[in-house]
Amino acid sequence: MELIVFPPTYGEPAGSPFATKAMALLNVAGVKHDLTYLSNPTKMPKGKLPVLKVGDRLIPDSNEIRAYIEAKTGFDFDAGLSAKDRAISTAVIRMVEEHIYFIVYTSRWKEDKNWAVTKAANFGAVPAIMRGFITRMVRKGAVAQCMGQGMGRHSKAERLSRFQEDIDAIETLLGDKDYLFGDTPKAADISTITALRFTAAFTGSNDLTDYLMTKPTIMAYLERGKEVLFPA
Ligand SMILES: N[C@@H](CCC(=O)N[C@@H](CS)C(=O)NCC(=O)O)C(=O)O
Repeated sequence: MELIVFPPTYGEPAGSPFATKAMALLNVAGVKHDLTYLSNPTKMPKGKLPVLKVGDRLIPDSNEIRAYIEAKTGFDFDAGLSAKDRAISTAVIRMVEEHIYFIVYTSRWKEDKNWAVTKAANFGAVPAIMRGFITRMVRKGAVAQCMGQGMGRHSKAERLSRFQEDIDAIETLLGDKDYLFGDTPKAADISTITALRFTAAFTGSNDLTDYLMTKPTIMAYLERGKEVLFPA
């Protein structure tokens, strides 16, 4: 089994939060796999990464990868949760992956101040002669996605305010527990920890990272999660 991901950035084990999520899903379920790095996903089934390769079959999207692991191994990422907590788990995953993700994405790819750091982190392997052209083309596509999805239409202050609301919601759900639903990580923790670790790891100074740093319980949660999701 081979997990295809973007090469690592910002000291995280792969170059996207969905890729580190897929790695963590496989690790937590105890599924052995190899990692393959790919910088250009255009030939992948959905043009995105991660993708899990099982024999000749390509399984795109971290949620499909989760479903595949559960079907294949019988492992339940939300084992022991009530129906209500499973519903909360699903809602948290959607908030992290379909809302927080686009706030972070817009901040990194659209804001000029952060773009220099994003560019340096993601395009080092592109041959120098093509780098200018490729980076401009990929950024144009990224900004179009931010505008199409809608997050790119909000001001920086509006995006920060939405981010703060989401982080405050996660902080409240976490309370003084180790993980969102108790003492072991569930599916929502895997999405949240990998996404927020990716957010906190950005090497430039940034309003989103600064806000996370004001939350000691969240930062401790991200550290605790790393040990379990990515055991050495
Ligand atoms: N819903 C997908 C999202 C994957 C995704 O958005 N991947 C991004 C990287 S974070 C990607 O491959 N982007 C390449 C592109 O849009 O060209 C999942 O859960 O795997």
